[in-house]
Amino acid sequence: MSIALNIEERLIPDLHRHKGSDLVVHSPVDGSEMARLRADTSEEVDAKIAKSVQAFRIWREVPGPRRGELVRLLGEALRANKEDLARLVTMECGKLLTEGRGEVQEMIDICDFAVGLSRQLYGLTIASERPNHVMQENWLPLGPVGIISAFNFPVAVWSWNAALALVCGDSCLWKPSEKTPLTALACQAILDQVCADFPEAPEGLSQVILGMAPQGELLVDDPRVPLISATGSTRMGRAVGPRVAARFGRSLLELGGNNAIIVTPSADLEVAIPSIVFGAVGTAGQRCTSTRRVIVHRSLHDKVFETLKSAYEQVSSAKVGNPLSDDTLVGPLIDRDAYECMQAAIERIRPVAEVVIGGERARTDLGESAYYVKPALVKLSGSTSLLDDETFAPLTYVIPYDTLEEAMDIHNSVPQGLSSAIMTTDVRDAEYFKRHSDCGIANVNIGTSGAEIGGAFGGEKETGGGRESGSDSWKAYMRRQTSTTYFGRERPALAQGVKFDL
Ligand code: UN1
Repeated sequence: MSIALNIEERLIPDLHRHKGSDLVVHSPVDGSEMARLRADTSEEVDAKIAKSVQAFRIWREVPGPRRGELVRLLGEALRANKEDLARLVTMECGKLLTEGRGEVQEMIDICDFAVGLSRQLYGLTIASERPNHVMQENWLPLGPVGIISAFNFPVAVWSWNAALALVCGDSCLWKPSEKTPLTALACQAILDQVCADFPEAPEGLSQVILGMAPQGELLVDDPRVPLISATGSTRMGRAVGPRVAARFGRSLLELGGNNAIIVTPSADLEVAIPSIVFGAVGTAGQRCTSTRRVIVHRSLHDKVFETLKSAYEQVSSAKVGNPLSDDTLVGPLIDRDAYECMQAAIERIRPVAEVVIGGERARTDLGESAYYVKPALVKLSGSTSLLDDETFAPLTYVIPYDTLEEAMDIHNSVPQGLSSAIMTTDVRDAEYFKRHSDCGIANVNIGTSGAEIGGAFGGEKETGGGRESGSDSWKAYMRRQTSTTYFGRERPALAQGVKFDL
């Protein structure tokens, strides 16, 4: 992979310092080894947390708009490095190059958003019930933020957290997925360079912690880290949430999805079919927002299934392949485990399915340990609890419905609640859907994936309830303080009319 090695060396000038034997990084593109890296020891994690506390004490004193200037410069540096970083993302996690570029664009977008936000960390002025009193709500920097990220959006999700945390006056500690440490080191090097030319930026403002679950646990259990923002599986969140709560920390969880698209009788299939196919097989089904279930009105069920079937067959015959190639629509799964999970899910559903197409391995010519698959499509006669688990692969279930109420019940029956969509030209169906979808994201005539950074991103139920990125998600990275000031000259009145005369 000489092309990747050149990029790594360009992006990570101190790569040699991280060499070791704890983390073996493979490219899903051809299964080749990209690097062997050293994990942080528990002493090193402890020292990084201590340094982060020191950095926070300095950074919180820097005015918000100046903090925004640092993030503006980070956005500029990302623009300058966009192509290299996008290629490294593709090499390390296997998504298409256009999606690698999109991911870096998402980083640039959140930087722009955070720059504006750095002048808008607004509190409230609240009417006091007492004379000559003024009540305010202040938003103050929180402390070091622990960011735990997943392999599938190896850099964008970090930036959603880091860009907001930095303008909010926090320091950052980033534990990336052990599958994608190189992109994390590349982002760290880009930010280090920006910080080096920024006099107010303290040493250790943002640091990477390399390792596996134990290094993440050190971060999760440390009371010096008031916020843990964790993205990944529901299983991971189930472990992280209670541990952070046990020390009265705050967690922001963005966990699994099990996203569905409802197709109503009035749907425009020219709009619906491409959205379903992109949502289901794009990024090889490895987004937390990927479409897993398609709930179709019985009047269109066979037609939608047949149209999807021919789209899937077309993709399988010519569009599964090297994510660096412009012709490819479906790249590899991240690794063998992902492939085996997909096979197991297909075997579980097969006995109750009417039709199953795809799911086999494709393109073994790209390397025996590169896991390319034909996207799988399953026709079901009704929903089943077998669909409750998220399978992180291009595996789509098509389910019929008769009434919109029934469709909503099927839709909401899974334990996760991240993203949802309806395909309809009937405004009544659209509004009913928005009101009744139990997800954090509810789209109309747009697929379930590919959210913009301007909205709050996250979901309900086992998705964890956290909100990252746009809207007022920044509030998670600050602490709220209510402050009442008396500016009169008389003895001050007590609230609620209480008398206490000395
Ligand atoms: C994820 O898969 O963890 O909405 C994040 C999307 C992307 C983010 C996905 N903007 O599909």
